[in-house]
Amino acid sequence: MDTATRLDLYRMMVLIRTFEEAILREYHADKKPVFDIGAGAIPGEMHLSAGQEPVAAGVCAHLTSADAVTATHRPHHFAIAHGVDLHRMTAEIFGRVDGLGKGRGGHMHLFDPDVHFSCSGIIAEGYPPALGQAMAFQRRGTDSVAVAVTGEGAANQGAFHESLNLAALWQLPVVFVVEDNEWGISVPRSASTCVTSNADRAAGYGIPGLRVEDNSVEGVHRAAAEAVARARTGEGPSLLEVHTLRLWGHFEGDPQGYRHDLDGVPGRDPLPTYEQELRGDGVLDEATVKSVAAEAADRVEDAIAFARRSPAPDPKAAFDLVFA
Ligand SMILES: Cc1ncc(C[n+]2csc(CCOP(=O)(O)OP(=O)(O)O)c2C)c(N)n1
Repeated sequence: MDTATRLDLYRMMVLIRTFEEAILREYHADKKPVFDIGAGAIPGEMHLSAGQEPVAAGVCAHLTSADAVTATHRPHHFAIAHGVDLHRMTAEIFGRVDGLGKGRGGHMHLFDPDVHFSCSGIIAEGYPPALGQAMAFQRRGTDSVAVAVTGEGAANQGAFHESLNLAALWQLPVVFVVEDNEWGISVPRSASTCVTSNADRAAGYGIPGLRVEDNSVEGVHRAAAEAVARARTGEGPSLLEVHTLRLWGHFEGDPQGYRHDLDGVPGRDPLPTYEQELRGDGVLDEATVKSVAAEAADRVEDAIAFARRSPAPDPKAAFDLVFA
């Protein structure tokens, strides 16, 4: 892989991690000493994606704003990697009027039509709308593709299987992405899923299934290249599963008492691993590491300042824009 692409992937992973660390800080700031989910500048549930950066960075590197991404309740990494406006996304997470959804959706409901991005708190809900967008692309004769993301837990939902079937039948330009972080809240994959790889399930629908085992951004980038190219050239859908890592809780405030794999987690963090690899290959030096970190911190702090400046919605307007 060429140096420019490797640096771009690294830069994207750093931006995502910097964003998630900042949201972590802002989210917990006013929820101490006793955790109160309704308190603070960001009330409500929060699902952060630290550890899963390689999936979003590796897949979205092949997309343009004309392609669609439908993400999950853990959406920030895909939103950032697909180029959602960072300021308006942050304002939405803070529930402010300048947010993508005017502060009505919050962190699980980020919609940015400019880059065809959406997500949902309902698991596997991103699959059917991805098919709809893919069908529109196909009928208009464009070469755009739709990427639909779920966790491995959601891959047991009916919507997942129905979508694979229809996409295969109609040869739609879709890439199904499954983020296998081994946990569906506190349920280990082994207690919910009858196969060890969702890539095997693809065969049941007559489409290619790929699995990236090591959570490496370059592995995801290579596998996604194949899947996106198939979709773009009219060869139909593929499924790509990545064995990734949920570095933090299912939601913020999750005590993770069930988590027996935490001891091994630090060594599996994909960001320092990739940084070390790039340093070893002479692609990254100390000065570049620092400038990438500084650039990410500037962008993120700027977006947080924008969100904080934006007013909260007027309660009287609560029913505006609502279908009755
Ligand atoms: C239809 C539906 N059922 C249940 C839930 C509650 N729920 C939220 S996240 C989650 C687990 C999701 O696990 P997974 O798909 O593996 O994604 P991860 O959280 O690991 O990223 C569940 C059951 C929901 N949001 N939607």
